[in-house]
Amino acid sequence: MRDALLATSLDEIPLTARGKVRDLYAIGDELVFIATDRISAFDHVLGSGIPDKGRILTQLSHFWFELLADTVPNHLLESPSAELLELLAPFEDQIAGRSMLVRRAEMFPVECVVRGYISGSGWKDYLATGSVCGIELPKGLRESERLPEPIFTPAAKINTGGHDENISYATMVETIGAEYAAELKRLTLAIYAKASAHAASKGLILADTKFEFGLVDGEIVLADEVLTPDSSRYWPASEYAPGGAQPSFDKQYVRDYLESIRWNKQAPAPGLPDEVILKTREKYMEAFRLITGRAEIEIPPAA
Ligand code: PZK
Repeated sequence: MRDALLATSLDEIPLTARGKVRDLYAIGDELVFIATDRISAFDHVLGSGIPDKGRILTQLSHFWFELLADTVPNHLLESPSAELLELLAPFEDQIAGRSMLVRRAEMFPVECVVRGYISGSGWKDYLATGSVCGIELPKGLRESERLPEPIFTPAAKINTGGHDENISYATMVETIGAEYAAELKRLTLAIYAKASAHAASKGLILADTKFEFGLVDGEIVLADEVLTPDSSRYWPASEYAPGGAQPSFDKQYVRDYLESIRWNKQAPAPGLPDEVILKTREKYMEAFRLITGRAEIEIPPAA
C-alpha cells in the first residue's frame, strides 16, 4: 500500500486555501485543486489518512463532470497553459491523478444543496419545524425517507470551520439576486435528476448532495468537487431502511472505531488502526467502481 498524502507543498506556488481535505493553489486565473488523503469525521481531520482517497475522489469528480457536460458547463480547464504545466512539472508526485486544473471563478456565496431523502441537517430542521429551508414537508415523515420530490435547500457558507447554515430561497434571492438564484436552483435539480438516475442504475441511492457554482466570463459553471462521498450521501439501495439514520457508505468503519474508543471529539483527533484504514479505502474504491464501472483508479507512473 502506498503512503497517504497528508499535506502538499508546491514551494513558491502560493497556497490560496486549505480545506479540511483539499489544498488549493493559484497561478493567476488558473487554479490547482489537490485532493489529499486526509479524512474527516465528527468535524475533525483525523491523524491518519486513507491512501489514494484523494485520487479516488478526484477521478470520481472528473467522471461526473464528463457525464454532466451536456447539462452544465464546469470549471475544468480545457487546455491548461504551457506555463502552468511547466510550473507544476516538478510536483508530479503530489499532483498526478489527484488534481483538478480549473479556471478561476467568481464563486457564489451559497451552497446549492438538493435532497431526495430527509437526512442530516434536513432531518433536524424537519423535526424542529416541519420544514426545511422554508419548504413545508408532509407530516409524519420518517428519518431517511424518500421525499415526494427532490427539494432545493440552499445554505450560506460559514467560514472558520462552522457548519453551513440552511437558508430560505428568499434569503438566497436577497444574497445573489432572483435571476442567478433561479438558474442555480434549476441547474441543481437538473444535475440531481441525472446523477441520481445514474446512481440508481448502479444500485446506489443518492440521498442528497451539494454543489458550488461560480461565474467565469459571465457564464455560470459548476465548480468545486462534484458528487463525491465527501459532498454527497450515497446509500446502498439493497440495505435502505427508512426509520433511522442510514450507515455511511464510506465512513462507517471510521465512525464505529471512533465511537468504540470513546474519543471525546475534541482535538487532537486520533489516528486509525490499519484495518480501519484498509476497509475504508475499500469502501471508497467500491463507490468508485460502482459509479464509474471502472475496476481501478489511474495511478500515474510519476507518483
Ligand atoms: C474556490 N474554494 C473551496 C477551499 C479547496 C477548495 N473555480 C474556482 N475559482 C475560484 N475559487 C474557487 C474555485 C472553485 N472550485 C473553491 N474556495 C475557492 C475550497 C479550500 C480548499 F480545495
